[in-house]
Amino acid sequence: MSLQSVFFALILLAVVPAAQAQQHHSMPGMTMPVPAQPATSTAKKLPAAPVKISGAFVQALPPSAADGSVYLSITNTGKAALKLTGGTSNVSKAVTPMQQTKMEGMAGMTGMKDLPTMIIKAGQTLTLSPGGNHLMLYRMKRVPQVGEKVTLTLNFTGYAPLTLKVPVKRL
Ligand SMILES: [Cu+2]
Repeated sequence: MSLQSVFFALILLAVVPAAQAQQHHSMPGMTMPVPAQPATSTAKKLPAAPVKISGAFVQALPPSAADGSVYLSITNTGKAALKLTGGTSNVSKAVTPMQQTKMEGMAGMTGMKDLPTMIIKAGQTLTLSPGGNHLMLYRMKRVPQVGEKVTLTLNFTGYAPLTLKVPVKRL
């Protein structure tokens, strides 16, 4: 073995564990916990979202329902487009923007698909109403009842989370 290859082997020994450690660190679950929601101190520094909310309600559903729907109108009172990325609620695993879709070649049939974001242009109102786009209460932990209010938090990119109390109504 030449001196050079011994040297190379030594470098490998030194480098490989470091590389493994690096890889390990980037594995899901091994990284430093990065909170999905901004920490309270950070959230306080973010400005309130420039929105006006009206007519918000959660659709009353039978106790066996898996997912629920929230309907509301959101007016962007700011000067720039807003991005609604979803949110959280006290009755579901997540709150996700959903688009109601027409199925190709099937008159009257509808489906839905996840939207990564809903964009609301400056001065515009996004209206989510039954039969159309909605916010889905994804995987409800329990089905909220008429008479109660659901705590809904909406996330707009760049703004503090917006919390609303939303009544449950029958359609
Ligand atoms: Cu849905």
